Amino acid sequence: MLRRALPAGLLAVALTVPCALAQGEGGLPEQDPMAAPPVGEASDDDVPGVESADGMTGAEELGFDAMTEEELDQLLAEMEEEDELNLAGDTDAAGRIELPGDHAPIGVMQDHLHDKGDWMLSYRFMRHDMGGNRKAVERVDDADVLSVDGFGFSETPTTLTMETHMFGLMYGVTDSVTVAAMVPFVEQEMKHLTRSGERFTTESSGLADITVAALVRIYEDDTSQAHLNLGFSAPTGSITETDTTFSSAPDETILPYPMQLGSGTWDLRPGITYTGQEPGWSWGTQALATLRLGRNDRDYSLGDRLDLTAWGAWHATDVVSFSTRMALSRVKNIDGADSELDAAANPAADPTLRAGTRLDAFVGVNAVLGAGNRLAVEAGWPLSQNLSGPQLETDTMVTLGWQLSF
Ligand SMILES: [Cu+2]
Repeated sequence: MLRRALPAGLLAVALTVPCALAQGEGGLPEQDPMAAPPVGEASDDDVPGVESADGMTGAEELGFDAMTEEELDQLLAEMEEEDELNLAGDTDAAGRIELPGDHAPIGVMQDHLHDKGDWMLSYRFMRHDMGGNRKAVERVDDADVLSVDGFGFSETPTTLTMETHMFGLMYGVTDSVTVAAMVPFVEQEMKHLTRSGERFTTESSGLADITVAALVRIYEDDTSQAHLNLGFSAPTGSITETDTTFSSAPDETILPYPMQLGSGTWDLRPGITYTGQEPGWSWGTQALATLRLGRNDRDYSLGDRLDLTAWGAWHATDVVSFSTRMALSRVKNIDGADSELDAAANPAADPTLRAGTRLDAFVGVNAVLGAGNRLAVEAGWPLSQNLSGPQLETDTMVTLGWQLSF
């Protein structure tokens, strides 16, 4: 764009004061006090290759050989590039420019690698709100879930709120292998209604399943890269959470599957991630599976799941980007059953009512704050969900995150 706006003579002048343009003003060099002295006898008429009254070309007057247009173009392109770099918001430990869209929207994990020897600490707060039941795509009233003529359960969940505090650590083992660990602490609250109209609430909280993954780069070009996600999760989350329910009072009883904190099994978490950065925007896509290995101590295994997502982010400035994202998730039913749970009493205790497919849409903001700090937020809503039910539907998902690279 500069190329069109500036007369070629001024460009030649600018060469004598590269700092004038390197500062990124993009304005006319003669307005810059630093540029003023050499401009002196040069005027707008001094175009290289065109003779002025005294028989010299503009460039010759300034002590340059005349440049071809191609040479000027190339030089300008280089200067513009330098310009962009100087304007960028922050640099990482290796001195490379950090842009907000270098990282995926905060709801996506294991999306990027780090350079050899670089660390990253992160904290995410995630909240999922669920409320009301569905079977397939249709909503099911609580009365239908509880009615003897309907689904015939004696109690039903009405809402489930899940809050996760996720602590993450990443380390660049080499430039193409990063290891990542994620430690989640979960707090859950489920509200219920019984057939006779009583309401009660159960809670569970604590450490959930810790995930460890190696991110291995398999492809890289100037603007995009791909890596494998070779992860697993350990059965660190409890599957024996108890609380007092309406029918168990005053004793505590084992809570249904969605109120447990872990899977109870070692799970493989293989995946592949492909991301790209273009001037002004970035994009990415990720496929991640969760495969349960065997059955847990309670003689069941949670359903395998598949998560597919794709996003695009517009870099409004060098410090802030705005993203949109779609996510498709598919979960299978539970294999086996916890024999202490009564599947006929509560749909959340029925291992055959856990499957579902959901399509979610998200919007998010990433910000680079300097000194390796990033802040991000993302909120999402299901566009459609098809559930084995009655099963609680998802209403909203919010993730807030802070990341620190060093
Ligand atoms: Cu990281």
